[in-house]
Amino acid sequence: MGGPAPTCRESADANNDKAVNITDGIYVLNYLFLGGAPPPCLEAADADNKGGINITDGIYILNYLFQGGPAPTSPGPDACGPDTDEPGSAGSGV
Ligand SMILES: [Ca+2]
Ligand SMILES: [Ca+2]
Repeated sequence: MGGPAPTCRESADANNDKAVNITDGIYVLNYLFLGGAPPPCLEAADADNKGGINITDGIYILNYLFQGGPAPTSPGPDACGPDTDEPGSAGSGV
């Protein structure tokens, strides 16, 4: 809160280190349940692009990484750029 907006957004890169890995899923869960620091870019942490940060985002990231789940929404985990769609328009179900 109050800091400059990140210039780069990668979906699911909750800790904004330009890589999507297990630490991002843990980061989200740590933030939500263990009083950890908020994600530098809340939009990036919203892995399922439903417009909020909750347990499903942490699970979504881990599911993508280890269970062959759907990739995080636009611009995707390997891209870097602004979210190109509206929250909730991911079309990934639910
Ligand atoms: Ca990361
Ligand atoms: Ca979400």
